[in-house]
Amino acid sequence: MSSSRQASRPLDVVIRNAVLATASDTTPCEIGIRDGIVAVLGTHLPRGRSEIDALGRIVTPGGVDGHCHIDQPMAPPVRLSDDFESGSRSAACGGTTTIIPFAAQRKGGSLREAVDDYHRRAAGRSCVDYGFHLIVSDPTPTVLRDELPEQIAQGLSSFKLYMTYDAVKLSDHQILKLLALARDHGATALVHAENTDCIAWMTENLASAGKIAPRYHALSRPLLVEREGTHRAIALSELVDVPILIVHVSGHEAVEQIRWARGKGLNIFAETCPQYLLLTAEDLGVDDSYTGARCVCSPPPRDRDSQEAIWHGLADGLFTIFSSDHSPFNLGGAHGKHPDGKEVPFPRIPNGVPGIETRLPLLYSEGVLGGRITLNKFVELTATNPAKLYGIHPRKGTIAVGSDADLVVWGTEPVLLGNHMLHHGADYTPYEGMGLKAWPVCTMLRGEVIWDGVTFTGRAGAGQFLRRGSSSMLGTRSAARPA
Ligand code: DUC
Ligand code: ZN
Ligand code: ZN
Repeated sequence: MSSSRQASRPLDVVIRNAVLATASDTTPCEIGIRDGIVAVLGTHLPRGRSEIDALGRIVTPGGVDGHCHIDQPMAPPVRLSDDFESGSRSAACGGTTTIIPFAAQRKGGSLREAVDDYHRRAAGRSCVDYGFHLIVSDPTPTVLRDELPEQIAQGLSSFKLYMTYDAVKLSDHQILKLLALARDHGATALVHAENTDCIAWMTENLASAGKIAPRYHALSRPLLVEREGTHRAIALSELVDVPILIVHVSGHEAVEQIRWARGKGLNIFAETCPQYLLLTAEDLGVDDSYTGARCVCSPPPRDRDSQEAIWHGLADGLFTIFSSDHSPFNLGGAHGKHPDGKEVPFPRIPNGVPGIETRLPLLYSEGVLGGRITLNKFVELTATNPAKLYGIHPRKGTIAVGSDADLVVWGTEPVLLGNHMLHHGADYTPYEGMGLKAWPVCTMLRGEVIWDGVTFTGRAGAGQFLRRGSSSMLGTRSAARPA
């Protein structure tokens, strides 16, 4: 159809009385949507087939959660409590319209089988659009020569590398090879930066002294474990001359390492998550009770000083993205925080907390309405930068003519957070009882309302797989390197 006939077709949806917030601007505006795409932004738009009155509320781009674990295979009896349907539904009800979970290679397995399996898990189930990162745990010559370049070309343009966890950890030598591949193929490398031998030694010492309660998880991974991993990851990135993303930064010492690297002109991206703003090591327990298992995640939550350092990093541009690291396990039953129905020593407690639905409301409430970050910084961290970093901008992550009409309308009525309100498969939230100042009253995916503030109105299978290109943030060489 010619563009003039297209323009004369009525708009499918017009949103009036909106205050549109992007990463750069906040503007009163009307939004016209046609065929799931933002067709026009302006004032005095003609009537659409359907009309939404935003009542002067803020409208932001749908959130992009660049780090979440959904239906990722685990060693029995442990199992994540979200599949693609429940995890993506939960995302939608919290204002997230794009998710990027992980297709994880088994040691001894191929990338192809991991990706095929993950497509089967997502197909027909996801309620929001989705891409996959890879987890590379076994970089064999075939993986390096054929499989990984092939997957990058198929739109899995990012992969995670682990410095710890026996099932997935890599040596520095393996990491170097993978970083060189990321550089040569325009992929984004995510690094889980913790020193595995320090953790093993601390864990042995604690366990042999009978210190096995959940709270010792935090003691087994002190700040320096993350600081050393972060410093090493930065050095490896510098050697190869490729940007990396340090994921789930938790401690002020790791923050200092990233500041130091940035000061040298190195292209180091950084991610943090709600648990490092709102939880502390005390949430893992102040005595030997098992209730703290609910907040066991890695890296562990820290203390008030680290929380402050993370808040500053969000406000001043140190952090590139804000993700959930949603990794939901049930408290009840035999597959989650009580494997086989038992209380287990801390090294066997499944790591992770749920948070895909609470990510945006927590940051909007505590950050924007708490006066710690601007509304535009909120959009940048939660939607625009993850879309740019992972090669789906400007289709995702912004509100502009030609972008997918993925939108969130924000309500600012007080909300008392409870797990009964949430739509994930987990039987708890670490933020139970917290008073929030905001929650989405409407989430739209490509022009369709999928959450109306009360009811999930989306559909399993409506989510589309996103073949992602290279990051638009990778272009600049590190200033510290010779041209
Ligand atoms: N740590 C991770 O590295 N991934 C999932 C959850 C967690 O706590
Ligand atoms: Zn990790
Ligand atoms: Zn994770």
